[in-house]
Amino acid sequence: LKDRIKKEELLNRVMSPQEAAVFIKDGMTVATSGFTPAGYPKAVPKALAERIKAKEEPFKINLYTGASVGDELDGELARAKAIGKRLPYQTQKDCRRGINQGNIHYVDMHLSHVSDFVRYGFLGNIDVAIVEAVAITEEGFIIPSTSLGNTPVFVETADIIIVEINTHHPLELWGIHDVYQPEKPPFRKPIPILKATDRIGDAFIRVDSKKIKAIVMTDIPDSIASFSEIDKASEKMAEHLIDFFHLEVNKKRLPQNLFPLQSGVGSVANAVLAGLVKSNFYDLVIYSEVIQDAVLDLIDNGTVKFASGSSLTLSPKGIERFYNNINYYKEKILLRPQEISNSPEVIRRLGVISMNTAIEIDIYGHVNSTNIMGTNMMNGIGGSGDFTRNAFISIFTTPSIAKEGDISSIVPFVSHCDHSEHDVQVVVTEQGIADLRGLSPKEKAKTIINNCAHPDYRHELLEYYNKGPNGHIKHQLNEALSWHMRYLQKKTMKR
Ligand code: 0RQ
Repeated sequence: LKDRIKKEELLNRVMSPQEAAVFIKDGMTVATSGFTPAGYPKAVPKALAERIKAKEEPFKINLYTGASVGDELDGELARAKAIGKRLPYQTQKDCRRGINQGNIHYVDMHLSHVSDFVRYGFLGNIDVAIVEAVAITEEGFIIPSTSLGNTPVFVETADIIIVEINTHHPLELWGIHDVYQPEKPPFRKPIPILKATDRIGDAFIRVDSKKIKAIVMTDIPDSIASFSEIDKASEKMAEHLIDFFHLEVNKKRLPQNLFPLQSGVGSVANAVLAGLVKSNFYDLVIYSEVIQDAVLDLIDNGTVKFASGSSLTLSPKGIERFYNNINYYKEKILLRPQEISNSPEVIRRLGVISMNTAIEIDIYGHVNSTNIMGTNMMNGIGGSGDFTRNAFISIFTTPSIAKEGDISSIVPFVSHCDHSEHDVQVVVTEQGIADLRGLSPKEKAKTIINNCAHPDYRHELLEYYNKGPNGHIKHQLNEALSWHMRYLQKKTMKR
């Protein structure tokens, strides 16, 4: 215990998860560590959910996190019907169901905004922060575990703090974090990151240890699923992207080792990274938010020399591999708070190339990343907007069809818009690539339809475009969402 809790006075605050959960009351705002889903608290939320289910009394909290968290937190509390409001990002199925059935108010936010919104008081008072840590230092400071997310601002602003010390994570994680918190406007200074490798802060989170009311010991691992096999479409998209990077290098718009890369979540994003493993690029740098298994492969074969992110989103095999060689990886990987990993200022300065996945894209380049058929939340915008809006080149990938061909991912008009045509520069499907830079809406439409739409839908998309009344943008407003309507009625977008 003493090697994990180095400040003596705190030793008497060690208690069971059930005792710690008593600090959480109905109506409170609870803010936790955790990012996509790494480094989130597990034992206390589980104990809280059990208490709520046993009592059968109405009990709701507002739950704020870094990004998505695992079943022990979102799942347990959603099933206990204990989440009133949730922000800023989630991927858990019961939580998603609660949102789409109208039981949970979900605030889908840009991940870089959350810390500032808390700091400025826009999101109200934080009553309790629950954070996963590997240790507490002699000064009472917190050494976080596999993610940083919004933890620094949550512990700074919360009335009280509960710490879950997770002994599944080795003490050697100490040193991988770089904790920096910006000032408040109008006295905010530039964030001093000039290179993705720059360290600008502390390896721990400063905290007033008097606020730590409970410490719970656990050894539950993060529940991060392994990625599914890479399919043909994803492999093809990765190929198109790598060809595109070669072209940009040949045109001298990018250096040989490119600019720092960001890659989103999901199977396509993973395939793109896996494609880079096989490419002949080397000495690449990653400035992203999630560091997934493929990044370890890229580091091991020399393709990537450094990766900066906010979480270690590694599968059970990936984390074992990381811990077996932790001192080697620690020199090449850095974790930052999400307001820094996703900072528009830093992304624009470093010239980050963003690669995110879309649910659907319309013929003018507007992107829907979040809502299925315009109504049902999938995950959330996450960091995709932070990166897309500020990238050196912003790229979206999507398979051209979904649901075995009954859905065209290229549609006349998106049913929800997360990223507008002004921010989206390159679109990639397995069919090909549409470089939209410098194109007018009419040029964009023809390029997207001809290069990216599936052949089964290409003709109909061209027909929609051609029949549209002339204007700056051609739209038949009475037909714009007819493809979605057709799918909802006939389970296919095909005529
Ligand atoms: O549905 O699960 O019922 O089969 O959408 O689609 O193909 O499995 O895609 O896992 O790569 O996720 C955009 C959701 C893609 C993700 C999204 C259906 C499809 C399936 C998922 P099923 P796939 P992926 C960094 C950046 C936003 C956040 C972000 C995401 C399900 O990438 O959440 O970018 N992005 N963050 O069948 C209807 C369509 C569809 C469709 C696919 N056109 N219409 N349904 N589906 N296309 C990370 C962070 O921010 C932390």
